[in-house]
Amino acid sequence: MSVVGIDVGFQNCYVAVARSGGIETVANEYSDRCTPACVSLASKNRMIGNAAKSQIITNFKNTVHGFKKFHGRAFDDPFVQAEKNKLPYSLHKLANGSAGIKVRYLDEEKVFTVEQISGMLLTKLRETSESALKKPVVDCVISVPSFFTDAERRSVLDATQIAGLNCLRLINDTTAVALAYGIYKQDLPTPEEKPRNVVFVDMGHSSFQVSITAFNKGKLKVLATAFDPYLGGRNFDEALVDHFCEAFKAKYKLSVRDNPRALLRLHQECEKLKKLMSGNSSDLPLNIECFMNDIDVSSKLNRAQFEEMCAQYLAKVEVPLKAAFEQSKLSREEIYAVEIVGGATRIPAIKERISKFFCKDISTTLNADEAVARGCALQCAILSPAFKVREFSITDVVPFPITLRWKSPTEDGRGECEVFSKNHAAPFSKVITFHKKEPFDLEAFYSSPQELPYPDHRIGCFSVQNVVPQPDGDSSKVKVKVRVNIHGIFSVSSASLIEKLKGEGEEMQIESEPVLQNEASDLLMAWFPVCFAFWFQEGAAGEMQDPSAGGSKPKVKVKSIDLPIVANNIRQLDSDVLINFRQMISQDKLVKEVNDAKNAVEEYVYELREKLCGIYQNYITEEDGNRLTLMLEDTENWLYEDGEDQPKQVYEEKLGALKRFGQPIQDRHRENEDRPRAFEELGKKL
Ligand code: ATP
Ligand code: K
Ligand code: MG
Repeated sequence: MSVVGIDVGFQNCYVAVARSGGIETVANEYSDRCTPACVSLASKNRMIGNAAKSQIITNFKNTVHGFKKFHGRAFDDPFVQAEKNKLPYSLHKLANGSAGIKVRYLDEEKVFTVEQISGMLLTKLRETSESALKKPVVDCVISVPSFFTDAERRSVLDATQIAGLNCLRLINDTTAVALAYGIYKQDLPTPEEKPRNVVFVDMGHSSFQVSITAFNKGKLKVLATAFDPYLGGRNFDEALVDHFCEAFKAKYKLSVRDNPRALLRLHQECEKLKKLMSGNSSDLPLNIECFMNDIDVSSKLNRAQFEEMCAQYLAKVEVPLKAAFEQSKLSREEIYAVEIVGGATRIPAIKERISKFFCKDISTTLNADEAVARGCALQCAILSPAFKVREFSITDVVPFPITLRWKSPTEDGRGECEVFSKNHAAPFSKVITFHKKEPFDLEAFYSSPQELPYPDHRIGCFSVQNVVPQPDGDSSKVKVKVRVNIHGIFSVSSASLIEKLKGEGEEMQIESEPVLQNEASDLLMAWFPVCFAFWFQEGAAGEMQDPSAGGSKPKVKVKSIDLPIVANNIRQLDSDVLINFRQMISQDKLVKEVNDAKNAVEEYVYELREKLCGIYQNYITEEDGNRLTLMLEDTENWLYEDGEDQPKQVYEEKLGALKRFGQPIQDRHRENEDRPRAFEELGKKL
């Protein structure tokens, strides 16, 4: 079993693994620990990560980036529509209404689901972890923003499945950071002492997340989370892009926005400038050669000007800080530290605002780029039975309250109950008891649509089937288990009908033990919350009873019958997406083999030509040498013309043909080199 943590960022992805020495962030094949969240589709293959990023400008229509927040969203979603206008590639409405990504791939127009694109990226990240661990990787833990709703989380899980990964937990970004912070701390307060409260702030490329977490020895408990899902480093890039578009219009009469390539270049340069400004407050130049219409452009900017043009974004920083702080009900004195991570927290004006709000110097104990991935790997290690780590329990929160609604013969015809309040502990299960004579539906939805960063507040509809009255015609007691699982996803996970037995029967306590056992097997070594059950009568929703009170009730002779549950309105993964994907992987492999075979010919041509004028000069007649040089030249020309695009075998044959001439020369050279050495050794022996 592998221990792998993956931070899938909007812009940057990181992979951490557990090796004998501990948790390590690992580098990809470009010796880069950061893999860009980018997939480029081409006429013969796909490129993913660093290779794809280099195609952003040259192949802009087919190079997909900035797709993380399309997970679980419809094409008509207002967020998707707003993004669509800014993207260099096209979006397309899929038959099921979700947002697809339209590109040319293998010389054909193709629409991929966001899960497929994400799955491609995850495959790359998986390969990175596999080459670090030198074994196949399946199990992993993946980070998601804490504000992701069920639909978004389900979509990310689908992508992991497409990538052949088994995601043991989708963990919230800031919770992963909290784990990376707390697990190594030796001096945390004991469970009896007052906890140590730490604020974690993560501003990435696309979003801003805050959590306040309480630590005691061996455990962390998230107290509150808050976020601005639309505030991140990219807003600051865009502010710069806007500024320079205007400036270049005035100075050079260029309309940059009409030229996708120029706009993308400007974006890249603005991001570089933004990063430079974090470390430098003086005037900094922005120069781009041959920017548009063969014009070189240049301008300059300093930090004060930058901050002025970003004032509207800087003003938004305080909002989630305040929201999290208020929810936590802590005083400023009770906050031990404010830890910041995420690339965009390097902007001095952002640091200042965070520090000012909490009246505290901010701490940068953690690696700003790698903390999320490290936390994911630590969570994976905790969940892995094969890996020994310090016991550490993690209690996260439900970010958006969840309500169940059902039809009821009483009152206004329906019953309703908030089953998970805001900041309720998660993962968590509860049992609700209904009194019903027939099958019924439970509609789950987020209770406060106004605070939901998602347009649809419905979660799904769960039909509890096979419900029948008691033999005496009375309503049956139906126990329904609802849960927010380890991924932060809600479900009505099981239901059972409790049949009162007249005579002697199987004895069972109406208690939550069976529920507890289920949870335990789910979570392996991790801590799990104690379930608590509550009951309410039809038409008297909200009348909850403490489960401990139930424990002292006399035992009732009952029989429990499991009831099937059918979940509606919850999208299932389409099985074709898996099949297409395997074909692509073998196609990429084939293209890579062809490229490698072609490169081998090219390299051999250069190597042999160089040696013919050098070390091989005395091992070939002038006439043969000239003939071979000509042959090499022909091959080189061929590589750029007819040989540009040939099957692998053709390159292999070409290389073979060259080697038939080259090898004997190489052999003669080697023999001659070896001869004096052999004499020397012979001399030593004599
Ligand atoms: P998200 O968390 O939103 O999914 P991400 O995890 O990909 O995104 P990060 O890698 O944490 O994002 O941060 C990337 C952002 O940080 C980019 O906007 C980048 O320009 C910005 N950034 C990185 N270094 C600096 C710096 N020195 N100064 C200013 N901004 C920086
Ligand atoms: K990241
Ligand atoms: Mg991030």
